[in-house]
Amino acid sequence: MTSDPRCPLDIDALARRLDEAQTGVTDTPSLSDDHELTVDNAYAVQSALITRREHRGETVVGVKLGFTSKAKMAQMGVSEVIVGRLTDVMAVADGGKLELGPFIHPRIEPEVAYRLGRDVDLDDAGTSIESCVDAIAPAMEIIDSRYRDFRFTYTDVVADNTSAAAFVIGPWQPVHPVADRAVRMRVAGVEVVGSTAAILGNPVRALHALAGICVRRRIPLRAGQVILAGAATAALPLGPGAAECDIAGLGRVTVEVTR
Ligand code: OOG
Ligand code: MG
Repeated sequence: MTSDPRCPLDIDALARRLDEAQTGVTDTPSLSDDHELTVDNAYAVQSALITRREHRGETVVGVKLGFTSKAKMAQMGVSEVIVGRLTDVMAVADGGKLELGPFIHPRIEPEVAYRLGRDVDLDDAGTSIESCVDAIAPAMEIIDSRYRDFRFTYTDVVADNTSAAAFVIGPWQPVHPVADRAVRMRVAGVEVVGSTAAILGNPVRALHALAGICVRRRIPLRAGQVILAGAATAALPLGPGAAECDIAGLGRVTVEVTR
């Protein structure tokens, strides 16, 4: 473990700091200001953060990828794929309402969601994650970095559960290829357009990237879980009003955002 001798690394204390930033709706400075985190440390903080949420009664219902698109990498200045966890309290129903109260400085981004029809055996190199996926849907993710001004390093954002805050998934349908589909998201009158090709060239590659990271990090992938493949465009600030996303051939997902 690498750590600044002035600030010995306490994984649980860092998880508590991020957890309290989220529950208290107050941002916190980058952990890297006074700690030197390795990627292993950062995933350990993320796991400790998820354990805290589970102790509060939350259940992990899926995983998400981050920085699978160049637009996001450029927006955030980070260029390697990351994985975070989604819990049941982050789920918002399609067409449902989302209150801004619990968020610090939320942003929203268009995503493709996959659903696992069976467990992925992380110990069987022959298992293809694609064969475990049974459905696909249009989705939007609400990200809300717990760091001041959304400024973070690679290890910071991993520790902070990859800014995961909420998500909404449209109608599920049987899996089919969506390599290059037009994506349009409108948020309180502001529109952003892109293509699913922005997600590693083809969102299915996000599944492969996910499987690799989950094997290395021992992050379980279970039947019924949702996978967010990563944003297809840069994120937009989330304010009150309707947020909707259309993906050609995949359908539409909406949420009504209120103060
Ligand atoms: C990190 C989360 C990135 C994506 O889809 O690329 C992400 C952030 O931008 O705060 O969810
Ligand atoms: Mg995302």
